Amino acid sequence: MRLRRIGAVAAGVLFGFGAAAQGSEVIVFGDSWANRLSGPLRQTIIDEGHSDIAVLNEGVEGARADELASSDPSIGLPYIESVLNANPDAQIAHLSIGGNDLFDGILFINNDSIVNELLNRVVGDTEAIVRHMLQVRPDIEVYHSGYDFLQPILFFDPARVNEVMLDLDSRLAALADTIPGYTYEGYYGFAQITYGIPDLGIPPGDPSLPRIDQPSPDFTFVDEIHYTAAVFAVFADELYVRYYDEALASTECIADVNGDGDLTPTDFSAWIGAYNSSAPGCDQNGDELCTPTDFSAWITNYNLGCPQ
Ligand SMILES: [Ca+2]
Ligand SMILES: [Ca+2]
Repeated sequence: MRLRRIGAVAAGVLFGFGAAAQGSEVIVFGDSWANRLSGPLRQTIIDEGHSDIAVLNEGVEGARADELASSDPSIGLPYIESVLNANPDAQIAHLSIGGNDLFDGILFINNDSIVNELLNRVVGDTEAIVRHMLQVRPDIEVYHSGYDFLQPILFFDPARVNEVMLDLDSRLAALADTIPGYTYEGYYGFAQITYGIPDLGIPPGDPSLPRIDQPSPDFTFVDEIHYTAAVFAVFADELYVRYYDEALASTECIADVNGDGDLTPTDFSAWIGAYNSSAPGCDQNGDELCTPTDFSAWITNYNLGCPQ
């Protein structure tokens, strides 16, 4: 359907000016997974129409949970606190941590008592990090993404490595149940389900997946513990579907059509432009259609203002 073009018409809109955005809305803390998922996550969030949501990458390659939970001003709790305070618009603190702690103990992976002690310590450190974040900024949500099955080399049995990681996964899920504002989600089996296991003749999405006795498919990893850049991009889309889509909807400023984070008169001409090109910003009443009724809906949304 071709829409009738309209020009800029005078409208009885009371224009106000929104406050300028301060800092990033999403801050990614943690390890190399945090570091490597940040860029793709930012791109996915833009692609999904949230170009006003900035993602700050605070991921540090090799970072451990005990380092983030420490009083070290360069990486520990005081540092996390300073970053949160410097970004008053932050709505989500995204956390990826604990993998390096486990990796450092991999030589003892068959010793149940050492593994149990290590998992307890990682969960305790994670709790300290999360509680500190929520104490500094009770208004934010902490989203903790877990890992996928790794690509262990040498003599390590993938089934045992997966077992230990799934043990951590269930302990973190249990921890999240006890802390309001903290959400944990593991992604174990994501690469297997998405790409299949070609070496075993298992296609993507096969009902036998995930196979907890198998590593992630070798071509999805660049080394033992990291996806390739291409797979991190697909992983970011999955993070969006599972978490960010809904999390960002509650903070969405739909009348901010040009997506600069402010509600200003320029959004009116941006809406006209969106209408004329049937761009996503046109649909202001959420019926998934771009019609003239969206004009009065934009005025309503504008006057409602945006969440700060
Ligand atoms: Ca705007
Ligand atoms: Ca509409």
